[in-house]
Amino acid sequence: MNKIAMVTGATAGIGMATAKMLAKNGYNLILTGRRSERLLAFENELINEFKIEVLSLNFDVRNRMETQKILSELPQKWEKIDVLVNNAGLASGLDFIHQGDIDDWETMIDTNIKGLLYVSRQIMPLMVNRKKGHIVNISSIAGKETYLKGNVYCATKHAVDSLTKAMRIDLLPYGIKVTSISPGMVETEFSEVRFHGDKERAKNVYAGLTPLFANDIADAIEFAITRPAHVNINDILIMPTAQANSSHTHRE
Ligand code: NDP
Ligand code: 8X3
Repeated sequence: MNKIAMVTGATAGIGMATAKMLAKNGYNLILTGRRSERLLAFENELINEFKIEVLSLNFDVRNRMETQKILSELPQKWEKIDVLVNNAGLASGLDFIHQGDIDDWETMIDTNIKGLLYVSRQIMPLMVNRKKGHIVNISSIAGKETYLKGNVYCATKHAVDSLTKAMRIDLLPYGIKVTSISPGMVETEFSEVRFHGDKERAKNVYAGLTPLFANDIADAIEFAITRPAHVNINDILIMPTAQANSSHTHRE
């Protein structure tokens, strides 16, 4: 029987690369996202290429009722989740805090904090019952440092960092591993989403430097989930060589 992993936000970027890495490692996969066509196409690709089983769940993690309903009705054979990757997340906008768009703030808080909590609240009891499991939360350098105009995004990732620590404490008696992965700049759809579809502005974020790619983050996750049973990786802070921290990059 294959192990089971669940990845939220598997329709793009880090989530998609992580799902492929997990498929290569022989996991059966529960994949989530809002874009159903992409989800279905990806499901078919993984089944054909890796001969694994895939359960695609099409929902918005911000929707508490829907998230609860879908995850509380998981078919029994899918309940034995070994690895949960809480990846779904986004930045929306990059503004001075006194000029910030409150809709952007709500979107980030609802997705990055509340969505992660809604999903985890359904899956953690399944792991607790089995005294087994590994939760990987995708945080960010933005969860360690606060940068100009990053305000609310940084606050949501600081919250992810704090929730990761809280999970590690509360789930300790059950042998559940909890890891956070904290990347610097990764070229995905992230900046396009942050700048509300402005492709040119998004491209400029990575101009003149080599950023991380989604596969680099999947590699870090692979390292974390393949350690022996007695080893937990608390956090991996992973940056492009051309980025020292949130505010210092070297561009050619
Ligand atoms: P992408 O925009 O490429 O992917 C984001 C994924 O999250 C998509 O699959 C998207 O799916 C999903 N998602 C977003 N909102 C929701 C929602 N409300 N409900 C369900 N799924 C949702 O970005 P990345 O791959 O870069 O981002 C993944 C994670 O990595 C995020 O948590 C981000 O904060 C974090 N991160 C990114 C960095 C970067 O520089 N790229 C650096 C550090 C951390 P869909 O739209 O189909 O719902
Ligand atoms: C995304 C990376 O540097 O925009 O979390 O915060 S950054």
